[in-house]
Amino acid sequence: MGFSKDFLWGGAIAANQVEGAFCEDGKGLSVADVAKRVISSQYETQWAISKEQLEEAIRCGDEGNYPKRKGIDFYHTYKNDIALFKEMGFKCLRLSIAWSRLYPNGDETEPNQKGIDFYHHVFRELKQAGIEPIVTLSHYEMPLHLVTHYRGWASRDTIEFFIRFCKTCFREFGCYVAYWLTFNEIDSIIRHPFTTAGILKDNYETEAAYQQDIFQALHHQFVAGSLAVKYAHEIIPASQVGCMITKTTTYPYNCDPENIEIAQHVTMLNLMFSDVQVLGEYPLTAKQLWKTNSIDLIMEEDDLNIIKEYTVDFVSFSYYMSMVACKDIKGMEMVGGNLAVGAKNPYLDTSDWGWQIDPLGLKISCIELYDRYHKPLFIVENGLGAKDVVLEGKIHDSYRIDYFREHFRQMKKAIEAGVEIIGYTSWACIDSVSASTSQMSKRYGFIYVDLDDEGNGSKQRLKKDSFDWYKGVIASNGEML
Ligand code: BGP
Repeated sequence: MGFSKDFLWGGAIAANQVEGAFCEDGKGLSVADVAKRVISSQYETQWAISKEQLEEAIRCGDEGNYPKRKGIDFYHTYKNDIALFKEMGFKCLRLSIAWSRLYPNGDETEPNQKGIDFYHHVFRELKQAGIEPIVTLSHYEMPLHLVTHYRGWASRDTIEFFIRFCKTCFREFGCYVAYWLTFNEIDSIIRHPFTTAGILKDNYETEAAYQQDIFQALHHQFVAGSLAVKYAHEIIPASQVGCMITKTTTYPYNCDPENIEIAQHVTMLNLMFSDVQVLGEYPLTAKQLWKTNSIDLIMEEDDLNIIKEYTVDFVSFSYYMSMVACKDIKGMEMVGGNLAVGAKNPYLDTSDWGWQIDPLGLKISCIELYDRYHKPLFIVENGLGAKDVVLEGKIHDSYRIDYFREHFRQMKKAIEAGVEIIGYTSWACIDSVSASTSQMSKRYGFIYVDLDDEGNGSKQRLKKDSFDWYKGVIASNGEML
């Protein structure tokens, strides 16, 4: 028993990291367009932004180093890029629709036709290429106006604006798109509330008020996500809607029961976000969190019924790394990551950016999720951010091939253990601007893009060694690893 014959092999991208054209054809600014590039260390990110930095970013127009404004120019190169995905044999492409391209400020009542036209072109191109689109409705790119004129997702109004956007997407693109994801890594609101939910720390006088709004915003996203499921099913009866979480596998540092308890707690925190969307109710962990943080959620009468009634059809997730949980990290070597900084696991290698590479952790996570929810899984992000070197027009990225090979072996083992997996989309199938650092030099793709961290370069696309390797994997349906 291996990969099913209709297994969806493909790759993933997000509008704000690839499209560029940040103010073209009526697009409004999004939270991604004000993210500067980080310059230095492995563990530095650009998630946090001050009020001053935000104002400067809004003022600066086309100036300044805001790489997501330019992306890799997918807005103009999508035909060529999709042709390359087709050449690799992609069965699917995960991409997002930039909310601020359809609703530049987020609160308009009518959408921007030029934004709609762009995605019609993209979906048509994918259809002709025989590639199934998997669409994320919210991937770190909410309209900035909703931050400056509302309180981001902490404002109840945002639910209505988002649902308006979702309905437009379902009506316009339902004829092309069957698979939808609601919020990319919804749990990331805890790590970077600005990017995920438009919550600006400088707007709060106390930490307590800031935390209150983070949880309030999360609640609004849960309600909005459930309503998105409802309307997707109503407008596109054959649609399948998934939640999307950042999955990590957490190990206790040793068999000290206190470390085991901490590891369990971290795991429950991780699963809390999928629990709400799959099981339809807040788990114990959430209620404990509200208590310890003195959170007093404001809910409307029907909120919990909506969450209960409109649960997701499948569970999608990103998986990059595992973590080690320990009661006392003093004196320990630390590692970075998209989830949190944690203690180093001596059994694992790390990427150029200090993320721990753990293929077996993927199998463990697949079994954990499937056994808990009994819903099909979709691995929608997994990949290696590395520094690639071009030698006479070639990129020999054997390290990336090794990374994928080992993860695919473990994915196959999970399937053999009985886990239902719909598909796999690597992150990112083409080099793009990093979400956390806005660097171009953190490369994930099978396709190299000639652009550097300063935005200089020809934008030419080059096939890395991993391009042909992945093509072989897809052609053999995961047999030729
Ligand atoms: C996930 C995000 C992606 C992405 C990826 C890699 O958390 O959903 O958008 O970019 O991580 O992270 P980074 O680009 O920071 O290396």
